[in-house]
Amino acid sequence: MNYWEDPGPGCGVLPPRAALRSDAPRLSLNGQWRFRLSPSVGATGFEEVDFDDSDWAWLPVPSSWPMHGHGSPAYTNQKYPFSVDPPYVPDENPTGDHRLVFELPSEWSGSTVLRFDGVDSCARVWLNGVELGVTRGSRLPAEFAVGGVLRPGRNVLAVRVHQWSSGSYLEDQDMWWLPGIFRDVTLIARPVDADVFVHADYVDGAGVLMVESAPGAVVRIPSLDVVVPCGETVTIPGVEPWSAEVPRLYDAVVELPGERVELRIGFRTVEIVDGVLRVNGRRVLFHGVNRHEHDPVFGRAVPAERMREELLVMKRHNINAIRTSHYPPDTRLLELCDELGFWVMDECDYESHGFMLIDWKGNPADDPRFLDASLDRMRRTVERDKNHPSVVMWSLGNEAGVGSNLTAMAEWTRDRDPSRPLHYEGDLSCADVDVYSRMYASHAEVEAIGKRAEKPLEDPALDARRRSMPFVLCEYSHAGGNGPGGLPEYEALFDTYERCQGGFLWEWMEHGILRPDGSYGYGGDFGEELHDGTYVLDGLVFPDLTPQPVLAEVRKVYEPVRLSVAGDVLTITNRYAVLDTSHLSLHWEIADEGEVVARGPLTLPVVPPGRSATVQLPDLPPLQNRERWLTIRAVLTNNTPWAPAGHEIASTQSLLTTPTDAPAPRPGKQPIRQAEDLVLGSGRFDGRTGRLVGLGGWEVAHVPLELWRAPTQHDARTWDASTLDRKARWANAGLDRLQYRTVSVDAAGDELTVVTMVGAAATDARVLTTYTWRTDGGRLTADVEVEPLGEWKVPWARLGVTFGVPAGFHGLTWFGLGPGQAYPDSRSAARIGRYTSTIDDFQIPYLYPQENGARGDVRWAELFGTAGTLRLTGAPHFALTVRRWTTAELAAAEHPADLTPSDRVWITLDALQHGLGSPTSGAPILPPHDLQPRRHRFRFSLG
Ligand code: IPT
Repeated sequence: MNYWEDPGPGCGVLPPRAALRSDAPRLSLNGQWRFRLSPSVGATGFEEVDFDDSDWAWLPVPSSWPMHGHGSPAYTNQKYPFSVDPPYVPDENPTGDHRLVFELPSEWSGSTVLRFDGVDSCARVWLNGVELGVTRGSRLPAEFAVGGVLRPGRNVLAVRVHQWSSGSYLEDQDMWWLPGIFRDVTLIARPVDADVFVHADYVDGAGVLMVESAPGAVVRIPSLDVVVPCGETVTIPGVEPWSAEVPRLYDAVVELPGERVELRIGFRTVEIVDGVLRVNGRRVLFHGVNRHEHDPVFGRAVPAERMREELLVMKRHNINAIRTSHYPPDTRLLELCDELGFWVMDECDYESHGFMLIDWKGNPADDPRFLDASLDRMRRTVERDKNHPSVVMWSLGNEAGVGSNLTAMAEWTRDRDPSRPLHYEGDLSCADVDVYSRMYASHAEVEAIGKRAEKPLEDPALDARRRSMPFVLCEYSHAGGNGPGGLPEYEALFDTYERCQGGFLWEWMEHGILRPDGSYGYGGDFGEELHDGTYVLDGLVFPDLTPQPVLAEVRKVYEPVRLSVAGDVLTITNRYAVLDTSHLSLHWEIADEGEVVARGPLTLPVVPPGRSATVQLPDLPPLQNRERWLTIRAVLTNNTPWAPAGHEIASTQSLLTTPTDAPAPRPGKQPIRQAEDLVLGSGRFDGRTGRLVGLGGWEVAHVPLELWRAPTQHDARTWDASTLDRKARWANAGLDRLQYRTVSVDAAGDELTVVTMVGAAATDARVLTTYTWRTDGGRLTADVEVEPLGEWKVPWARLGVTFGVPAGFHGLTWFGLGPGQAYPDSRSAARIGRYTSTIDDFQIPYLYPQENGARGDVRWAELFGTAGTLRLTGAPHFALTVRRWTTAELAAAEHPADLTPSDRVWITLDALQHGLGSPTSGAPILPPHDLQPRRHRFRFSLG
């Protein structure tokens, strides 16, 4: 059998141990290596010390080689990109041979290990022509003893990396296939072969510490005056516990013979009590994200600065938890999680999702040939990461079905580290785990689970066991493209049901890959035969870490302090587990029609976690007949390691006064016929169709009714393969190709009434649309009434009116929700105010173009530019999109660069909109956000 197809773990590798910082001499072997890519596995010989590699390419290590022009990235979600025949892989097995010549410093001594922190997917390693062994398990470290082979002076390291191996069957995560030596390579001189295992509990206000290590080793915590031999348990009164909210770490040292290991110890105890997961006695609520390791330029070799930046962006958006989907991350990430404060679910590098497509037949998770490799992966995960206080749960893997190897992994873990609960979602019986977890359960199902009233398992004992477990959503609210909607409704369930301890949004980052032309590629952009297209674009942040609009929604929904105003009283509810409110300050602001008229500080009482308090609001300036809003914000009082003083943590807005209705427009002019046209005030209408063709001096295009939008990624997919997605249903119903038939155009008195029948080919589903136009001499006002007729079988994407105006408008100011977009089911973060933007910045550049950027509840908007000023008003309020291309052009584009400005600006006023939802992965859109055809009236004015 070829070694890369051996289903067992690697060979020649040392037993796994913790990732440790110590003063042991280290030599980083990162840098420029020689590299040769072959399409399949060729002859060896390149490992020889004298092999001439001078015509090979240079490649940085660590790297994912397809990101450096060798081969191409390829994206599949579940499908294996090779024939499913475990443990075998095709002959076409891209193989990267790597060579490095390095000098060993003359003072180097001691028994030395060669450490690889991550190689995808199988490596055979030689030093100075001598084979050291083979490693598999891409996102896991492997160490080889090199003592006898390492020489003073010149050394030659040769590594052959195969893209495919038996390990690939266990690494079918939903992400790019990116082979390479993608994490650090280091030589470490370790005088003793000792591991360190820190047990640091927090019990009744004291730290309970026991460090396992080599005989004779001692642990010191200077700031606590602790000096204790390893192996002994010591109780330390008065320690501060570690939590994601207060990540208190104590610097410690373990003195081994000849080596000082530096540790950062966090005292904390994770328990499940009465079916609730608690840390240090407090129920925790996971406001989490699933985080993959991805960089748009470097692939899986993520620069350390980027990891920190990712975590800072998370902290600033009230995210407190990370599931390391679906493999252990770079260990530096966990160090940062310890330091900045995150609850981490650390997941093993283990997924065999592609077997689902063949009904799990032959699943390696249930194949004894893969038992040792399965155990090896779990061991390497736990041993590497066991000392991190941030890791509060182990996860056996993701989407690997059910199988005896998973059971063995669970048993080993339970035995090795009973201090952390076990997680695995793929086995509904939860037989091997401590936490009931689901992905993408609908709101209704989560509610049933919250009540411990879920559908029973067949086995009563397993059912009783599962029913007594805490519940998490290991994935929820898939963020594909523009979405998801429905977050506040999940959050309300987490608040209501103690058992529902939050979850992890899918997913943190869009895995777009930067291409030479500056655009981001997704599945299919790299010549893949088989791929899953845009499904790799499903993050809360763009690949450059710029927040997508939904991240503002996440921040609002996850706010750890809730503010609410009733009358002249503000209620503050502290949702933190540990922190009181003393680190926050309150500010209020009053704005009349978006213009700030007063602001000031407000005293915030110290509210303990889990409690509420009220504050009397100050006297307000005298009312005017303008729409008045009160905004209250809770901000950080002082700088923190992750955000400056003044950073907003929570907010609320309430309407104080609504102006009395403006009087109905006084008729100023009557419609007059001029040649083929009808003229009403500043408006010119086509006399035959009744459509607006001119306004003031501008030529106007007018679409009387729109029911379609450029489908979002969520519109274009369903969970349940037996149902059609909205994009297809809308296309079948012809919402994207509406036809318009003028029924009547009547000028009578001071009104122009235009009746249009709107429908699509091959169906009787129509909408009778009646416009009644008036003018007060200056502005044109339309009262619009729509009435669905015939049989409607699909929801509408929108109910809107579109105008094309000259391209000479470049910006706009509006009074309504902002500054970002707002859709019916994703608008928590938007606040009523007066905002200004350019038309270009009004767009959200989703990597796959789709409906975007609608501002909600707009009362009025003014477009400005060289073309002049155009004011729009609506009653009730409308949603506004303004673009330099049409909806059809937006829908046809595959990348943002396909969108080119036309000779018009297209303005759509939506009286109603369909929500965003998140049906891509299961949960149906909640009514009433699923815009069902209905009678509706609205009014807007132009001028
Ligand atoms: C789920 C996967 O666990 C995750 O990796 C990602 O692919 C996600 O889907 C995308 O929606 S599995 C899916 C069958 C719910």
